Amino acid sequence: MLRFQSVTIPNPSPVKAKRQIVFLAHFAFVLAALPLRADNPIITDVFTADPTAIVHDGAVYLYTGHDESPERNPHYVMNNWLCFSSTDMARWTPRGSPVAVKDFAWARSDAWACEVKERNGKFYFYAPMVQRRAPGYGIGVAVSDSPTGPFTDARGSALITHQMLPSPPHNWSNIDPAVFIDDDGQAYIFVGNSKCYYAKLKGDMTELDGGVAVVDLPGDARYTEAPWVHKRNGLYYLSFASGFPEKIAYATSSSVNGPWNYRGILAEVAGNSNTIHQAIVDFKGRSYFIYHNGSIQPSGGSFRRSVCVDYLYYNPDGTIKRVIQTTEGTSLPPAP
Ligand code: FUB
Repeated sequence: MLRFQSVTIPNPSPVKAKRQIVFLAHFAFVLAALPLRADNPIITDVFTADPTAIVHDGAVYLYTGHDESPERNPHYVMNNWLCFSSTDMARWTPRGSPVAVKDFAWARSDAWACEVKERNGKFYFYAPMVQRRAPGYGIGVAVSDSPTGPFTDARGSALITHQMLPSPPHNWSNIDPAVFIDDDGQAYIFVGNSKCYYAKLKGDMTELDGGVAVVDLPGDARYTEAPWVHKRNGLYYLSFASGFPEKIAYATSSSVNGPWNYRGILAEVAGNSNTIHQAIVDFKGRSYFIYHNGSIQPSGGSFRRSVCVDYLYYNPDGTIKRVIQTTEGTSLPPAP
C-alpha cells in the first residue's frame, strides 16, 4: 500500500511554483496509471470463509461464511452468511448478512459453505445446516428478488436431507452445495464430504428432479469436499478440496454426468488453514480463483479464516495452470 506524508511547500517564486505544479501534475498522472492492488485477504474486519460468487448486472456478488470462533477454540462457530459486492474485484462493499441459520425453522446450527445462483430474475441461496429433527446435515434453499437478500426459506424443509444420500460415510457428508446450470437450462446440485454426490434440480430450483447419485472420482483424486462445477469451451470442470489439509484438485469431462478425468492439483494448501474452499468465476474477461486461508495475524487460523482472490489461467489445451496464491491479490487495470 502506498502512503504519503503531507509536505509544506514554502512560498515559491512564480517560476518555481509553475515547475512544482507541472511536477505534481506529472506525479498524479503516473499514480493514476499504476494498477490498484486488492491485497489478500480481501476482507480484514471480519473473518470470512467458504466463498461463492455470482456475476450480476456488472458486479460480482461474493457470499461467504462468517467465522465467529473465539481465539484458540478449535471448532467452527458459524451462525450466518455475509455478502459483499465489487465492480472491479479489488474494492469490496459489505452488503450485510442476507440470511442466517435462524431463518430456516428446520435447522439447528452450522452456517457452513453456501452457494448462490440467479435464474429468471430470482436469486437462489443453498446451504448446509444441522437438521433439528434427524441426524446429519440438510441442504436448505432460500430465495430473494435481490442478490443482497434478504433470502426466505423456499420450502420450510431441507431440499436434500442426510437420509437421501446413498451410503453417506458419516454425519457431515451432506455439505458444501454447488449448483451448475448447463447451457440447455438443466440445473444440477453437487454436494458432499468424503464422497461427492449430485442430483438434477427442477426448473423452479427448489425441488430435486430425481434421486441423488454418487459422482465417480478416482481414488488418487482424494476427494474431500467443496465441489465446484463450471464449463468452458464445451468442457466440464469439477474442482474440489482434496486430502487434508486440503489442496484443490480438479477433473474434466465432456458431460456433466462424467466420466470424470482426474487432472491433478489446481491449488496448494492455503496458508495457516486446513481448508481452502474455492469458487471460480469469470468477470470482465478474466478468470478468478476465490478461496480462503487463515493468514490474518495474530489470530487467524483454520477456524478464523479469510477470503482471498487470485487470477486463474488456462493452458491452450484447456487444462488449468496451478493457481499462485499471493498476498498482493488481483489488480485493477489502470484507468484508460
Ligand atoms: O466452513 C465449514 C466447512 O469447512 C465447509 O463446509 C468446508 O468446505 C470447509 O471449508
